[in-house]
Amino acid sequence: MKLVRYEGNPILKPRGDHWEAVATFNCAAIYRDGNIHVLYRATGDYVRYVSRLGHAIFDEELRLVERLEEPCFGPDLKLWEMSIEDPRLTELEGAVYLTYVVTPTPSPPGAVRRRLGIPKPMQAAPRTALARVKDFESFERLGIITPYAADERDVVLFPEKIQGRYAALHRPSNWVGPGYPVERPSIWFAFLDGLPGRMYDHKVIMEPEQPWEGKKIGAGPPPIRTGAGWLLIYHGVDENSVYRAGAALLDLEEPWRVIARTPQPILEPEEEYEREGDVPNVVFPEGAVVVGDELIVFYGAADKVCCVASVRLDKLIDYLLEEGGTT
Ligand code: BMA
Repeated sequence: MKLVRYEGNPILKPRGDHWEAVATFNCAAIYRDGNIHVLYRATGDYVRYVSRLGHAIFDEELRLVERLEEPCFGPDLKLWEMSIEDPRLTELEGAVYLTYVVTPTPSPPGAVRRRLGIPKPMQAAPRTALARVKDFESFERLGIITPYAADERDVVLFPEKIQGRYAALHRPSNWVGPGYPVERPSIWFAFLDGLPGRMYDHKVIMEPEQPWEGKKIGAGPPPIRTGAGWLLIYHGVDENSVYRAGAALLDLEEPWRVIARTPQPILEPEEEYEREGDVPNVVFPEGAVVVGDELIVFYGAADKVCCVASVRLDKLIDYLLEEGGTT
């Protein structure tokens, strides 16, 4: 089973000569009052590679309603945020929350550095922070939520409490090898002691299994409640650094139990806009909304543009239950 691409892809491309001039990718999405709000990562130059978030609004047919001229959320240098990357949006208890990557040492991806002859810089481990979204124009910063010294990019909040507690999935890239239960970057479950809060009670829930996800895996959009379990779209990276997307179902009460997982990717780089860009061969989902029967997935392609692909939600669930096996 594969997601079907929207014929109007890419839905967002770089524009202008300022903050979003060179790349607009990796998009979060949330469905509100008949519109889909998209927050996307944007950068305006290849040397500093500072990212900010842009805001665009689409209707249910994916027609662009509005794209704001200015970034809606940018780094606060007083907090050592030099770059804001990879947003995810979750609606929880009537509020909208944003998880986002912060780093004091942004740098262009390897493919761009090699093209421009920029040496590999010193890099601090990225961390993930939380904000409450007031109206997509103002954001209340709630602080870092990932563990001290963990290298964390793919953090998503559950849209409901689990067993009465806030919960998240995360991917500590450096929690591998001796002293850890995994050899490669994996998806972990954790509770949060509040919002804002800290993670605790970490459990590995998914490790790389198939060759297409053999190097590392990470959560995509926040999990979506379905009758059959929490639907998780995630990305997997192979040994050649090709990024693909898969899906899994997690138990509703105990989401650290995986009910099913797609053996094959449901989306992989095929189109030119996915194969060629700033980082070739990347599809990177970060947003998903359910409109009627359809699951609409928003993803970054080749670290350059934003795209959409969809599937009937019940068909994907049936496929997962039939082909996804149990672990
Ligand atoms: C990850 C992040 C993403 C990016 C992906 C592919 O580590 O940097 O923002 O889309 O790599 O380059």
